[in-house]
Amino acid sequence: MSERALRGLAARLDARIPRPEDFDDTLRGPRTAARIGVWLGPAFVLCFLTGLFSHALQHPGSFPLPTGPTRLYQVTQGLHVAAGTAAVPLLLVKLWSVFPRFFERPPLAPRRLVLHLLERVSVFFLVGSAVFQLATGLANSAQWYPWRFDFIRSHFAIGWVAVGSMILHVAVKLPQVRAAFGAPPEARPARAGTPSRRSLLRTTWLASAVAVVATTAVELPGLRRVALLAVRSGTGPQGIPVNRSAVGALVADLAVDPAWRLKVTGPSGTVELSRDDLLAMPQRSVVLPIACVEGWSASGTWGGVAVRDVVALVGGTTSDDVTVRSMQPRGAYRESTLPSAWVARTDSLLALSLAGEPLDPDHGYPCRLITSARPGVLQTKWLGEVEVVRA
Ligand SMILES: Nc1nc2c(c(=O)[nH]1)N[C@H]1C(S)=C(S)[C@@H](COP(=O)(O)O)O[C@H]1N2
Ligand SMILES: [Mo]
Repeated sequence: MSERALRGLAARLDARIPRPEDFDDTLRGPRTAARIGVWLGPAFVLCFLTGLFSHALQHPGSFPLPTGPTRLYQVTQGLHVAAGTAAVPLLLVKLWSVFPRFFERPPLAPRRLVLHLLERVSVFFLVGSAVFQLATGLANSAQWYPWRFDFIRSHFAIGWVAVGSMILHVAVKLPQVRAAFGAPPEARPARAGTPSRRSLLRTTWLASAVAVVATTAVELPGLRRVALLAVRSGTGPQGIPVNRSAVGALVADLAVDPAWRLKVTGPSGTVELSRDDLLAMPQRSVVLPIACVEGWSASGTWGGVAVRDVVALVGGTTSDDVTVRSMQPRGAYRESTLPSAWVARTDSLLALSLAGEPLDPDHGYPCRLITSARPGVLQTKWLGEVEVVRA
């Protein structure tokens, strides 16, 4: 193809691709984008901090973690999911408001071209990571895993990309943000039939609020019935939803086997305890929530034996960590390690009952772990073994 033909083709293409000016910009543009950003930024920071906290609880060791108040994790993880949900409409409107800029022609002067490309790359990372975090987070809270990668590791890693590129983005855009807030309203009158910016922003806040309530209000008294989009109905045996059932975990028969014994190992040896042995020990009753990483939570009254009392039988102390193992043959949540700070708490239980009745098989009969202020994934069900590990 000759150079002339090529130029001709480029010119024709250029004429067909819209330019930013071709979009109606009375509602789009920096004024809208900046106002949405003022909400989107804090929502992302809140997601990031609560996400880091959840990660630290699931990977203990780097710094001391608070073991209470008992509802702490219920609140932080509720905020994590609520802020992420609220961010979805905000992000969509923000993307819509800056969409025309996607059609900007790159400048030809080399220095400006480099700056332009850098800005585009940073926006690419920001938008890509934000969309990835919200999409995977929403899917996870819906217990839908349409991908093959490891959710926990990727959601954690991309969280850093999102927050890093967001900080860069805010720094780069600060002059425009200030201008957007300082500038007098556009002189150009809105076209008839176009909503005002104020009503666009109000509708966006409303959409965010509706999204949050519809997906997360299961916990709030009186609002349970409006939580139409919540994955959890908020009901299950003994008033608590079930994440994985006994049948699903392949433990249905093992759980009700009368020959069941809890194997407890520590520095001074091993003991095997039947359910009656455990029931003969001092019983405690605690009110603690199950707070799933997926965002749902529910409180129950649990009865059983303190972990510290059980490990004391084999020489374990409150400065030891304790690992519990499920009878479940496979799966990522078969095992969890209780750091010594929790072992010391008298409300860290090997639970035998819920709501005054023996545990339902789906809640971990014959015996499960229940502790304060930790993610639901660590509250291991259908225990077979307890092991003292010297910290
Ligand atoms: N053995 C075992 N324990 C488990 C799980 C599991 O899959 N296997 N799921 C965990 C998760 S993700 C949660 S949220 C809680 C839910 O407890 P529940 O079903 O009693 O509400 O159990 C935890 N304990
Ligand atoms: Mo969970």
